[in-house]
Amino acid sequence: MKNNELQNSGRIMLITGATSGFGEAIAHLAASSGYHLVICGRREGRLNELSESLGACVLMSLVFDVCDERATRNALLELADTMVPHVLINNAGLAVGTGSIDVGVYDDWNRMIDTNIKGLLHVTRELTPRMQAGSRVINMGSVAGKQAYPGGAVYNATKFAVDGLTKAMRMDLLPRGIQVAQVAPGAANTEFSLVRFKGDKQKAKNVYTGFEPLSAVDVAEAVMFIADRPPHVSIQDILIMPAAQASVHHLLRKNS
Ligand code: NDP
Ligand code: 8X3
Repeated sequence: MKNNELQNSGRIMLITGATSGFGEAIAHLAASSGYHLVICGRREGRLNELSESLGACVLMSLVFDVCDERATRNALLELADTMVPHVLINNAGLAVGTGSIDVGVYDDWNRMIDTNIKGLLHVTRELTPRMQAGSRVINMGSVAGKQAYPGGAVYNATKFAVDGLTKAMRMDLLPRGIQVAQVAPGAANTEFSLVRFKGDKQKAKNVYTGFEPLSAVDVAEAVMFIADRPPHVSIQDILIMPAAQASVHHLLRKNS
C-alpha cells in the first residue's frame, strides 16, 4: 500500500458532478489514492458506468438534481452516519449561453444561479452539520469568479458568489474544525463548453483551438493536493490556468 492509500484508508469523499469532466477525474484519482467514494449527478447511466469502473471503493451513487432542495435533502439523508464524507467536493456546475446582459435568457440565468449557487448551498447545508472536525469542503470556483468578461455576466456572478461563499463558509466552519477551500480553474477541456453552447460541437471545439487547455486531470490533481494535506495545513485557494492563459482576457493562441 502506498503512503497516501494508507493515509486515506477509511476516509470518504463525496463528489457532486461526478458524471463527467473534473468530477469524474477527481473520482478516479481519489479512488486510486485510497478514498471511499459517494458519487453524485443527474445522469444515472454515467454514474453506473463510473461505479462499475471504480469497483468496491464506491460506497454509493446518488442520483439527484442539486437545484432541487427537497431531492438533495432526500438523497443525502440516504447516507448513514458511517458514510458522511470527510471531504466534500462541491463541483457540480455549468455555464449556459454567452449572450450580452441586455439579451439574456431568463431560463439560462436561472439554471446557472440555481445550480452554481443554490445547488452548492443545498449540498453544503445538508452535509456540513454532520461532518466531523478535520473534514474539508472544496468548492469548484473559476477564474470567472475572479475576473469578469463580456458575455459572462451571470456565470461570472455565480462564480464570484462561490468565491465569496468559500471565504464566509471558512469563517463559519472554523470553530468546528472544518476547512474550506476553492479551486479556480481557467479554460479546461471538459463537457463545459458543449453545455454552454447547448450542444453545438463546433462552437465548443473552437474554445480550445490554438492552445493547450487544462485537462480534467490537471484540475483533479489540484483538488487532490488540497484534500491530502496534513490536518494542520489549509490550502484556501488555488487559481490554476493553462500556460497559454495569463488572465481571463489574455489567451495566446497559435496563429492568432
Ligand atoms: P462538465 O460539464 O464536464 O461537468 C459538469 C458536472 O456537473 C456534470 O457531472 C453534471 O452532471 C454536473 N451537474 C450539472 N448540473 C447539475 C445539477 N443541476 N445537479 C447535479 N449535477 C449537475 O464540466 P466541468 O467538469 O468542466 O465543470 C465542473 C465545474 O467546474 C463546474 O462548476 C464549472 O463551472 C467549473 N469550471 C469549469 C471550467 C472549465 O473550463 N471546464 C473552468 C472553471 C470552472 P449531470 O449532468 O449528470 O447532472
Ligand atoms: C470556466 C472558465 O473562462 O470559460 O469557468 O469562464 S471560463
